[in-house]
Amino acid sequence: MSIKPLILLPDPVLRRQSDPIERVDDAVLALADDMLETMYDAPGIGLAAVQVGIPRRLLVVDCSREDEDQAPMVFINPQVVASSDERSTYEEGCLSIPDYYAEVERPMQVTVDYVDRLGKQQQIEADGLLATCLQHEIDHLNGILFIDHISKLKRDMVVKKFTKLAKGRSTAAL
Ligand code: GNR
Ligand code: NI
Repeated sequence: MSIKPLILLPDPVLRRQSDPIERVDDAVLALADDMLETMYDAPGIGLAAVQVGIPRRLLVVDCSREDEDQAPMVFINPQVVASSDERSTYEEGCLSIPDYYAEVERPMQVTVDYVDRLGKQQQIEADGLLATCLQHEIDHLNGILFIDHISKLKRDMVVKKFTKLAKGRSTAAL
């Protein structure tokens, strides 16, 4: 198990379409474990493989409350197959856009098909924070970030700020 470095905005890897996972083998399960460890360390409530630089359709989620036991969930090749007309708004953040938060409106309930750790096809009906988190993570698999759901003005400001920060980091060693 190991904690992996997080890929940050504006790294172009975050804009890639992630590739489907063809077989749930030991390497996939080891990656899921590393992602869970990385997510808990951050800390965050979800993480997509592309956020550790691996554009494959794998994500981990734990939406349990602080006073509850950990509830790690692994989703392989997840797909939203139904969503409610009813919407809800959450203040979202992203481990790839540290310390920036904005309200995002999404369907309140979603049905997600996915493959589990045992390679079995599963379906989950999610609402509340889990529904928001799953949609945020599945967006990552399609190269979409939560800032794509806010105004262009705000998005441009955030991208500019993180582009500047990245330039500072890349020249700090010179
Ligand atoms: O840790 C996270 N918190 C969060 C809060 C509201 C909506 C979505 C999220 S996901 C985020 C972790 C992350 O960036 N996952 O991709
Ligand atoms: Ni994110």
